[in-house]
Amino acid sequence: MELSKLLHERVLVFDGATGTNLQRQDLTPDDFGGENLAGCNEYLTRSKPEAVEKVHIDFLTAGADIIETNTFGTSSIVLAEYGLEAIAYDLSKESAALAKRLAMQFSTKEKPRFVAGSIGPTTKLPSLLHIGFDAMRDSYYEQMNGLVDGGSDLLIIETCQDLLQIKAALAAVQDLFRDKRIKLPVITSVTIETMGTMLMGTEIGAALTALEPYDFITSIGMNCATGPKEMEENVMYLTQNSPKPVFCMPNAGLPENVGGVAHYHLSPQELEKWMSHFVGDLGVSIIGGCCGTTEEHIARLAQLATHITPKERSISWTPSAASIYSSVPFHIDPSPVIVGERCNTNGSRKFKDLILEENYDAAAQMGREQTKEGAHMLDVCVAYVGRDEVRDMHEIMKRLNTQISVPIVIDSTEYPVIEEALKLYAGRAIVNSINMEDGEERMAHVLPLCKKYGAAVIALTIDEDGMAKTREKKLEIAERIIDISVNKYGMREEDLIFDTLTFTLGSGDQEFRKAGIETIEAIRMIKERHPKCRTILGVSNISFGLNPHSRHVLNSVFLHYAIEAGLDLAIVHGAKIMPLHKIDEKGRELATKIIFDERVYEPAFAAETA
Ligand code: THG
Repeated sequence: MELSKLLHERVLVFDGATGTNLQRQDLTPDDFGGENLAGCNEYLTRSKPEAVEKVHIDFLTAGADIIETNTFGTSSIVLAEYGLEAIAYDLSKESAALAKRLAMQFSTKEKPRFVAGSIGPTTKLPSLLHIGFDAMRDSYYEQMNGLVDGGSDLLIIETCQDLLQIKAALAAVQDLFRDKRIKLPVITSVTIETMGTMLMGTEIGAALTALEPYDFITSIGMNCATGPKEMEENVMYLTQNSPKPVFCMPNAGLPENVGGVAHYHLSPQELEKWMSHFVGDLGVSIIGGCCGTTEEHIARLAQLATHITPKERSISWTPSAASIYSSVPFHIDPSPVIVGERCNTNGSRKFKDLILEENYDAAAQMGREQTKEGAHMLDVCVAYVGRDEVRDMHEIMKRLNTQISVPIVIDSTEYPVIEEALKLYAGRAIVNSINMEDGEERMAHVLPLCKKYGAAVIALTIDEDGMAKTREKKLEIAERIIDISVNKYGMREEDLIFDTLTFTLGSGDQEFRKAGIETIEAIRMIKERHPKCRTILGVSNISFGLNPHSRHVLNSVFLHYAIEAGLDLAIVHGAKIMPLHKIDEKGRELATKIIFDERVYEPAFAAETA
């Protein structure tokens, strides 16, 4: 049977640790090819292939369905530490070929054996700016190219520490599959440290939110750092929330430091018991062992796999965005998700001045202030005529990535700016925005970027005729956008957030007196007809041109009715939004009349509520 099918239908058993089982062979510096290469396990494929073969043969004999290549660190980034960067492709290919040869020897019709090309996290964290996205992608591409050419049946991006590192690897996968016109299963596995998050502080929910949109990922899971006991809560999170098969490869318990050497104490029986629980009670379906697990551990798991059925999972998947730290759903109760509006060169004088001064640290600080004021996400726009927007986005985003705990909404009309931001953002961003002003043009540029980096997108109800004024026209444009986004660009309705845009009611202009009510009713219609789609509004637009107090009142009342109609997210200055009961009755009534166009005639709303 085809591997991609097996990965969904059967309990599959990976092998155990490569590193600790090579160490157990008491290799000498000579075995590694000299003092300066001692410790470079990957080079053993050349300097002492028997050592690598022994590990593979032991695990195949134990009954592993899938063995991992000895290539955890064969990217040029890691090999450079031994001066071996030039052989990254060759060594990856040779190691894959070696594993493949042995897997074929053990393979039977009843029990086929497979080779997983192992891709480790390297020694650099892009979110800490140790390396740029493109350099990391290029290095991974070369490694993966060798792994595929050597005969790997699947790729496993494992022991991941930094979501941005995974995104660089996933970009490499996409480029490689496109260039080679192939498609192999891909497993992505994160490492959750004993403190309960990835090394960069990422919660499991944020990792799932950032990775889930990549539709070519076969399975998401976790490996290394701890034993199964410490993993249980996070494994349970994945089995309850991930739509993809769950992978789990624990260490043989928490390592204990004995005389400077890590020792692992979990017995094969204990590992089997835990994995029996993970598979039978939680629904994990791809299992194996990480550091400290031996062929005895894997023999137990292979035995277990012959008679256990994974628990049928009932999944609750919540479409969300994520920062590098945590995940925030597109809908919360009570609504709305508050998107802070102030990190915007067009929307805040202070932010604009800081960007002009290139005081990016203080500009990022404005983002933190908004989160303290209760923003659940931040809209970020650095567009300014005459400035290099790519550079400004680069500077601000590399700070926001790790300094802001809530997800970022990338607000730009320029495609290179959007891509630059996505390459610096570890979490799952929302791109703001697409529209149909030039027909499909914008979508053709922006949606492939959203797919490539796993982002969601805001869609404005604008078409070739301009910004839609009536509820019917807003719905019609939204439905055109859904059709094209889903059927042509592979987005899901859950990835789309519609903005039914309003003109200001502050101009008193006869033509726009129904702007507020049309916008609100369009939200209701979109939510009714497309319940999987979400809605958002830049609320402050409603009151441009009025005095500050009138703006707060009108914004707050408008937001109230938009929420009643089903609004999910609101771009606002959170601190300036007042609950209805806090607004004086006169102001509230007047604002309501203006929004619903029930006013007789009032020359200046501003004057009356000031
Ligand atoms: N929809 C979507 N994105 C958007 C908008 C939208 N992005 C930009 C904008 N509209 C939302 N953001 C703002 C930000 C600030 C203001 C209005 C909208 C604003 N600022 C005050 C002013 O200009 O008077 C404060 C100025 C200051 O502090 O200096 O009103 O609709 N998808």
